[in-house]
Amino acid sequence: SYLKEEQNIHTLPIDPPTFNFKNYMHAKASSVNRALKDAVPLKEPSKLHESMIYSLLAGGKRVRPVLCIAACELLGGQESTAMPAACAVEMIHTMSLMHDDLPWIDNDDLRRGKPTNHKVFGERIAVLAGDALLALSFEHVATSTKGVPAERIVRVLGELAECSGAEGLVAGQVADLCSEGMQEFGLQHLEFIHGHKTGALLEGSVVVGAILGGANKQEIAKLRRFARCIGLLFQVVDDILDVTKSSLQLGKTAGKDLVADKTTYPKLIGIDKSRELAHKLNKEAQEQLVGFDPVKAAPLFALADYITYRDN
Ligand code: GRG
Repeated sequence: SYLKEEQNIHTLPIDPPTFNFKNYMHAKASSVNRALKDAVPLKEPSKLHESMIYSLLAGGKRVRPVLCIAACELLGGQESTAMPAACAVEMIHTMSLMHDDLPWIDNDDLRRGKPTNHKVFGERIAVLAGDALLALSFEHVATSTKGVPAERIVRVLGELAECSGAEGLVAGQVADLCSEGMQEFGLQHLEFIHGHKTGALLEGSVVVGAILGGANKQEIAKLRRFARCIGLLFQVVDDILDVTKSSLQLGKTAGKDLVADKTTYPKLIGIDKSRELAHKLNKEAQEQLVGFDPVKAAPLFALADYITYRDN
């Protein structure tokens, strides 16, 4: 029954062999959604806040905030310590999607199953509400993070700024725009685009969670490498799914049609090698978790598997 499921969520014994990833994601995503709702109250100008809330609370898997919380808990930190930063990475992610969907970038009409922000609020509000979400992400970390030395909060803010700007999301988006019209480009360029557009914020999410949990230099280095692997993995799997659409089983040989209009991993190295790469990245990611408390590492292990075997 529903009640039983809810109970199960809240009394979840985090035990690696029987770790229930679905329950874990559901429980964490629910807390993140509650915290996001509280972080963006409806104020004046209402049009601006409605636009921010519309996209922020439109659903989404909440992979980045869950990664942030899981990294903090891996080091023995509390969910509540990481929550403002977890909300911040989702605000940054959401604003990047709002801007990405605009007519002069991707020109998308639908996002997370709903009309895109600019379709509802207009292009000018969509740009400005995105800008406001980016600023709020930093403000929220600075003002709502509790029980952490100020020095750690400053490092978190630096990390978040780095993965958003000219060394992160914006760099990836610009490299992507600049490669428009190119017939095909090499693996290195493809990796630059994805490493920045997708990888940087996933990496930032894990690293800020780790910093808030009190990680030392070596632990941060390992978790950064973990995050880089899953960032790339995320994109390789996305490209494979574009081709196969139907199956999530990387071991199967489903799908033959290659997407014609963009450079993808299957297009550059073939579908089998792309699957091999996905398995390799998953293994490398999980190897970074060896040496941490295995019970506390279970969610990150499972997250890497989830990204590898996801079907959407
Ligand atoms: C940060 C100032 C600033 C600007 C943003 C537009 C832009 C610059 C960057 C684009 C970034 C972008 C759209 C990257 C793609 C990221 C990606 C893999 C999205 C899909 O993520 P999921 O599957 O989506 O986690 P949900 O909806 O589940 O959250």
